[in-house]
Amino acid sequence: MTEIVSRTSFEKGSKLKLAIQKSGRLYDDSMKLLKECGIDISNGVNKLKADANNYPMEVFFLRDDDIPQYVEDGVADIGFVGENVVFEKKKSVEQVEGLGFGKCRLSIAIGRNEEYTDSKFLQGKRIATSYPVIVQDFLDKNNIKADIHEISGSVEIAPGIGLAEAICDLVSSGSTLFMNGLKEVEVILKSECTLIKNKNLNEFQQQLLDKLVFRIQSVKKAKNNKYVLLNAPNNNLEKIIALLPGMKSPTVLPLATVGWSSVHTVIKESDFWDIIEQLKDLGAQGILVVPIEKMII
Ligand code: PRT
Ligand code: ZN
Repeated sequence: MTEIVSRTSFEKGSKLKLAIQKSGRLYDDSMKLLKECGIDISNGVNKLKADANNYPMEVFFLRDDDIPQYVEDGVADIGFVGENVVFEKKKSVEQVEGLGFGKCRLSIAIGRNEEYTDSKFLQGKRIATSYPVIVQDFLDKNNIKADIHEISGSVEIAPGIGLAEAICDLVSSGSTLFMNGLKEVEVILKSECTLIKNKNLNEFQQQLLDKLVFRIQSVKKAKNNKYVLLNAPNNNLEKIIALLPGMKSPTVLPLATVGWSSVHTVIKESDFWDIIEQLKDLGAQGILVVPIEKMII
């Protein structure tokens, strides 16, 4: 099946055209994800586009704000871009898969000393933002009339220079808000980098996309799980196994030392500390936790 997809696509001259950010916060993680998916891009950063050496794919390097438009027009078939940009641009594209990086939130912030009870605070106020569409949607949903001042950068300085009483901007650590004497009062949107696609892909492009999504999901699963090896006393083996679901069930092998077994399994990253502590309480020793590179299940 895989063979057929690649060969037919090459014969038809059909390649999957992917748009990613040219430079900025999403560039490194986008390239890393492609590499983890086994796709080798011979890129010079200064190029506008580059071919993959081992996948029928062409990569375009663009400003993130332009990616939804290029994908809607079919200049690119798919794109990696922040959900914040997808929702702001409101282009006719389809979201396919979250990519697990570029995580942030789009939030309203006001002066640290202001008192905020609910969104009514914003009534009649001026809000500086680079996201006028998303902010207007938020205001409409909450029946609030406020003045949106669209600015393209350094939004956080707007209250300090008297341009606005509130801002709406992306936040990750919160330190930019803190350094500008602001506090976060509403999260309007939680965002991550996402894979979007053109709505009219042909059959070959869709097959290539499905193959790419399968690889992305395997990489994501691997990142969310850890491989765990431990030595367990046989008298607590059943209780220990009950804590370890594994992909099917844990692998158990006898140790040379009588009364002990070696247990191997896969644990979700999010459950990790909780389970490790319980395992220790049950007498597990020599616990090794190993990252998984790919996970195909
Ligand atoms: O040149 P181009 O237009 O392509 O890039 P850009 O300058 O518009 O975007 P860029 O590279 O800054 O961000 C690209 C994407 O990264 C955004 O659209 C988000 O999806 C995602 N992202 C994740 C962020 C942040 N985290 C983030 N913290 N984008 C911007 N910020 C900024 C924010 O605007 C604020 O100035 O970081 C500051 C806040 O960070 P903290 O850590 O101080 O809270
Ligand atoms: Zn941008």
